[in-house]
Amino acid sequence: QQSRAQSVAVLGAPFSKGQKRRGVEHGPKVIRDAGLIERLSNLDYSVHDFGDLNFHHLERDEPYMDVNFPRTVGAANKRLSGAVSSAVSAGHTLIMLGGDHSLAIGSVSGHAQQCPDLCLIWVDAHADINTPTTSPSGNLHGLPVAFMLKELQDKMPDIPGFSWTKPFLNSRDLVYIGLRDVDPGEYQILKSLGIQYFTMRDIDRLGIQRVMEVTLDHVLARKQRPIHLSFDIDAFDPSLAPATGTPVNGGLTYREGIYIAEEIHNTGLLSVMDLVEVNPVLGASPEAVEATASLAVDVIASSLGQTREGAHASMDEIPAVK
Ligand code: HAR
Ligand code: MN
Ligand code: MN
Ligand code: MN
Repeated sequence: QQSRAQSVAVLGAPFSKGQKRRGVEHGPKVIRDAGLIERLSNLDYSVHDFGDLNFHHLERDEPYMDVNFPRTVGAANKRLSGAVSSAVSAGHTLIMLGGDHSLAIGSVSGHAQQCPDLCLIWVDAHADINTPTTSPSGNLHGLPVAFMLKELQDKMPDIPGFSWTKPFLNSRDLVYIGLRDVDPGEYQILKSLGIQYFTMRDIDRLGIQRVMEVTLDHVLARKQRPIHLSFDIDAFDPSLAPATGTPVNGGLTYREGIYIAEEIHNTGLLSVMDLVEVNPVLGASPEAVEATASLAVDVIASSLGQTREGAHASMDEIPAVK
């Protein structure tokens, strides 16, 4: 049994300017309302809820190379990066609640300031590795990984709002799980950099057990290192996670998603986790929103050690008859 002297911090990032649909800024609230803090407290962590960050509104923010709201997204991520960096340096395992997935720029870069040797596991229907030139939408939530990778440095222009960050990640320290909607330019990047990825088809072929074995071997075999888990709720099938901005059919089952989370917990190396793209405005009903938010809580709890075997921390022996 692992010791749980650990503390978990929860940080909300109510931000939506990395894409065009409103509502994803309410993600932190609905995930908290689904009982996140209580669930983590039941896992015997000391839980520190850092509340939500405040993001400034910018009056003028013209597109740059068809990329929307660059300065707004850049400033929000700069702020998030600082908050993540200080939470990690204070010794917390951090859970970042989005917000759209552009927030991974700040979250992963802030994490990397404290843990330069981190690896990144990206669970998503999408690869989010477009450059301004390959992006079909101009939405920054489709670009975050391109800001991080050293190998893409010469493909990324100087986008206003992002002068505070420099690429810090090698493409061999990244693995994708759950892909099923990859743009042509993204496919070219994945292939030419030789990035390890598992599409839904790969999960069909190999099974999630083998996928996690290869994933963890790929990032941890050379050395044990902190894990950044960036979990986009749209990795799940839309029947399970309907309240999200860009649903794609044929996603993870509940058991596949929970298995991914359990395996990451079992490494003992989870350091920061993002849970992004829960959008309560896009649920067809209150039930659809609650199902999506409660799924988010289940994935976070499993990533932090909730098991399907039952609680292992609370009892040392079978209680005697009184
Ligand atoms: N690949 C498309 C684009 O770049 C759609 C990206 C959708 N992204 C997210 N995050 N929902 O994964 O515009
Ligand atoms: Mn994403
Ligand atoms: Mn996605
Ligand atoms: Mn455990």
